Amino acid sequence: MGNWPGQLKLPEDLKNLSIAELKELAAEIRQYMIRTVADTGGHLASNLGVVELALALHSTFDSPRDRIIWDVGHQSYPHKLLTGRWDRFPTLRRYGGLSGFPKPSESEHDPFGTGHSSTSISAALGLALARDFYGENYRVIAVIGDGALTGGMAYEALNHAGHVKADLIVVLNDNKMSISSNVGAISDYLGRIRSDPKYSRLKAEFEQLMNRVPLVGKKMVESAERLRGGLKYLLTPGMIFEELGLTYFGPVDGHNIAALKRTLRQAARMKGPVLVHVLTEKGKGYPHAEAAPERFHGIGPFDLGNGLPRSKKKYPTYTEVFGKTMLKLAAADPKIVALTAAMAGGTGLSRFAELYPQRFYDVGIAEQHAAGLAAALAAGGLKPVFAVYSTFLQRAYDQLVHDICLQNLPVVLAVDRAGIVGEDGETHQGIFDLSYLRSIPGMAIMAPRNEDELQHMLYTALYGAPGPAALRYPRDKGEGVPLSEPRLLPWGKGELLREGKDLLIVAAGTVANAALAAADRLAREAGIDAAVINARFVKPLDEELILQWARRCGRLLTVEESILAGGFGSAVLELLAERGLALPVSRLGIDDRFVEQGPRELLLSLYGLDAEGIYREALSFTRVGVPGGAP
Ligand SMILES: Cc1ncc(C[n+]2csc(CCOP(=O)(O)OP(=O)(O)O)c2C)c(N)n1
Repeated sequence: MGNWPGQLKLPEDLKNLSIAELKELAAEIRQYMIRTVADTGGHLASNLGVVELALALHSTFDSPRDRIIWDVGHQSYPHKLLTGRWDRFPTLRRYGGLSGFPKPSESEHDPFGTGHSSTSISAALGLALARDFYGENYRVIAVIGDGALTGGMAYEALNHAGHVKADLIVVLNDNKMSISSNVGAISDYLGRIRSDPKYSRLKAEFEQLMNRVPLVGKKMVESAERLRGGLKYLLTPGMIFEELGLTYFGPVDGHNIAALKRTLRQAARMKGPVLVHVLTEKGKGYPHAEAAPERFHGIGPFDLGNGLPRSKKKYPTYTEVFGKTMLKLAAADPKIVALTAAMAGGTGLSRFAELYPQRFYDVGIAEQHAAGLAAALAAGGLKPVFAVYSTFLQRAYDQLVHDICLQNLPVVLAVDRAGIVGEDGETHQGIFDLSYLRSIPGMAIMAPRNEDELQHMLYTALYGAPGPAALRYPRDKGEGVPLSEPRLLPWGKGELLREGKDLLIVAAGTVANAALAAADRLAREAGIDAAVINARFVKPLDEELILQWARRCGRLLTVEESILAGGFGSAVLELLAERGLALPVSRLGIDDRFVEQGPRELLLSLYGLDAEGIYREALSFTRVGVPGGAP
């Protein structure tokens, strides 16, 4: 690759490039992204789809003065490359490297942090209102995908934007895809706009009209107003947005830089909120990603030639075992239904969706609705299992409280990606679920230490729980243990993994395996005899088991892959305090901070949550008697 993009002063120099040069740059960006993501992993398909859009935005507007907000932000790589991050790009998603999402601390060109979906219009509107408050004059642009437009927050913001009529541009990046095919009535509506036989004619007329509008001169405003009236007639396809108070432009070919630039320029002249409907192809320019955009949505390192993953997995992941167990249980029980908020593949439910389309609900990126819907499906007599990433379930907190727990409805929450998720970083770490679930009356919480236990916990949640129950498991391969028939676990009971007398280690989840390894090493190398309990239940706690061994050992170390505040260790501390048992206690988990990006194993070790970290803490805590001596 020539390194001429590296010589440009970006994004300023984009304004001096011809359309042909911009196209050449688009090709360079694509090659650079494909090569880099093959190495680092990342969100390739979405980024390949927005190369021309990013070039058009940055050659039309003046970032960082003008503010560009990428919804979710997983498609912000071209934006990053165009805003001073070309050389650092190979550090993408690595520990200490460039974030895979927009991050204000990383660049002044990222005016607002994103990572979760459907926030961009609220963010853009807030910035626009602050601008108007101070009488300033800059553009605010939100770029939102058709998938992200299934999220309720986006509609709340559109509703408000149409009401306050602040100047702002919403670019709707429509590629028909969320992670998998997009769902919902609005998606169908957008599909009708795309497939309308009048579309080609409209497009041609629209572009002609754009070309005729003078770019400068005192008639400009007048023309723009006339254009608006004309557009209303011409572009009835976008009427739904017009009715919401936004001026609709489009649909525009999102891979045609000249057409994009013309439309964006016109949109910038309008008063009030504008929606520019852009059609793109996910995965554009890399045949493997074009053919399999879902697989290339978020992908680990892959082989450039054949597009296949580089590393082979040793054991099935927790997610896969969850998916298979759902199939087993659903085959025997027709009342089991599954819900996802646009993450069928990610949560292991794709096969379930194929086999049981009538018992599967993909609600779009709508976690609040999914939780409320699950509650009502349970009220209607079904057995709903809502599979959701820990970080995204944060969205549905009130529905957990108000719809599920307050009515004690038997909803099962399969909380995937719980704990440290790795390269996606701060916005995606699943470290809060223990705290936010534990505080809700009636919510049971389980955490398996291996994939076999995961099966039993799913079974127990469905057939043994007195009300709602959550099971939380990590983004990881399993431990490689054999899988037995799913069965009931004794409710609220933990498992003593190792007897001991000097220290009790109580662990929740897969960290129990690391705790066991640490205890064996403590015995071998330090003459410390540690008992180890696999808690299994974070709520209700196995109080008697913990108290019995705590008394015997006289010293207690808790381990959890979770924020410490309000988490598992907190629950144990509360238990000891309530029972008047004053013991030295140390807690391993995440202190009061957000967890950065990096490989899962590295982060677990940095936070002392691997066998080495537990060994070191146990050693110093037992010898010196002070918690927090390690790592
Ligand atoms: C609240 C929330 N739920 C789920 C996700 C996971 N997620 C990331 S991107 C994405 C699909 C977004 O689709 P779209 O906006 O159309 O963008 P595209 O990738 O198609 O460009 C989903 C579901 C998320 N980031 N935030």
